[in-house]
Amino acid sequence: PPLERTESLRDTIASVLERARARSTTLTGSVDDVDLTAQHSRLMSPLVWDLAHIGNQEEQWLVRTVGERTPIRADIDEMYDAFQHPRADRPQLPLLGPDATRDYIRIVREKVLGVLDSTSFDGTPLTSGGFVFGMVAQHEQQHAETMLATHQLRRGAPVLTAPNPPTADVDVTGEAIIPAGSFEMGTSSDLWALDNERPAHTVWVDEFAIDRAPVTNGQYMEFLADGGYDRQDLWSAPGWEHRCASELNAPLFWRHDGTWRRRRFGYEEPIPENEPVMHVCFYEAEAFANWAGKRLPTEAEWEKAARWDPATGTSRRYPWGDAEPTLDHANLGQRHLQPAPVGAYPAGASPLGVHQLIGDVWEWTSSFFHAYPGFRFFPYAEYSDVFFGEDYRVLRGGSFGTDSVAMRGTFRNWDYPIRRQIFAGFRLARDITT
Ligand code: AVJ
Ligand code: FE
Repeated sequence: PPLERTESLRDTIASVLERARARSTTLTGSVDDVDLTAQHSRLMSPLVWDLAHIGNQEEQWLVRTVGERTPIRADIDEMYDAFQHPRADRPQLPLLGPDATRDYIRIVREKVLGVLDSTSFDGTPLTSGGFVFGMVAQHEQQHAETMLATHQLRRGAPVLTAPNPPTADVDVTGEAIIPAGSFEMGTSSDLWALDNERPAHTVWVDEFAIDRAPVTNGQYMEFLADGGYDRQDLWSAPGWEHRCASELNAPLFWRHDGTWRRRRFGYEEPIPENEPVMHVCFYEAEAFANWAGKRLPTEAEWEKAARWDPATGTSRRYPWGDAEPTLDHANLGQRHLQPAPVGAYPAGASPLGVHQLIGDVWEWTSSFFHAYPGFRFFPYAEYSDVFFGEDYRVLRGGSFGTDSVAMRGTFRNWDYPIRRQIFAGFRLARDITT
């Protein structure tokens, strides 16, 4: 988007905010009030907490900070502050009820549209290029993906429906070889990039091979059949400890009943073998990679495979170029409520022929979540800064549950290595030994 105030930027912002709200409304309007306020998992908030938290963040950043308007509900900031209350405890809070929450977020949004009409996009760092509006839209969409994970954990009859993803179109077996050399990682120019994606910096990457597609359910079944969960030698020490303590024996939501079946948003179904595997933790991904004689890519390797253009030596916004994703490029935006089979998005491939880096499933990398050299938190330390360190592993590329406003080749996600409720799978890499 351009830097100065233009009607097109105003309209872009209004439309991404509107799309985010439509998504939140679908996810919270498809269940009754009991389900909205219930705790479906101790790992997740009640959906009604996410909804009010979305509105409260929007109020704080856009109504109060940017718009300098009178607070609407300053009294609820504490209740919807993620750092004050762990997810497991949120059902016990005196939360706003479903109707009060819907009223609250609607009033916030009405005020925000007024603020949007009177904001210039060339002023402070916060509003330049519409950044803080983009940040708030990305925040709502990140919670929409979290709410989708809550739906997946919820028991009971299905409430969400979606068209089937496209079918496999091309053969994506084998590897791509990424030559040794430097590339530009991260960004200093993408106007809506979040703080942890900044600044752009040069990184050397040795030659490596990366699979052209994520690991599929069928490949994962071979690992299961070969006793992968019972072979300690395949697991890291913390991985094996976790596998034993939590009695892991298959991806989350899988069940063996003659054949492998799964539960997906309330449906019970056979597991499609050519779809990327998901609901595996980092330790399971690592064990699979050892079994296959390969390894997970580092974060820098993943980003080079996704962004580096061998013809120009520059880094793209997406594997296919700089154009915004269309339905042909990637499985994003909760359009399909599952990953597409590998080979379903030939138009989304990178120049070196790596497919489905964006969309379908988040991909675990071997990297810890660290700040890039020159990082400065912006605008708040609690987005990324407080999470840097060796507690979290980085995930890249987004899933079918991720909206395009919160996805690009530089986008970084992170989670604990034991987490499985997120829509995460992985792809394999290996060193080239000469
Ligand atoms: C980037 C997905 C790890 O959900 O904890 C939402 C996003 N930050 N509200 C999270 C986020 C603040 C964050 N992740
Ligand atoms: Fe949040």
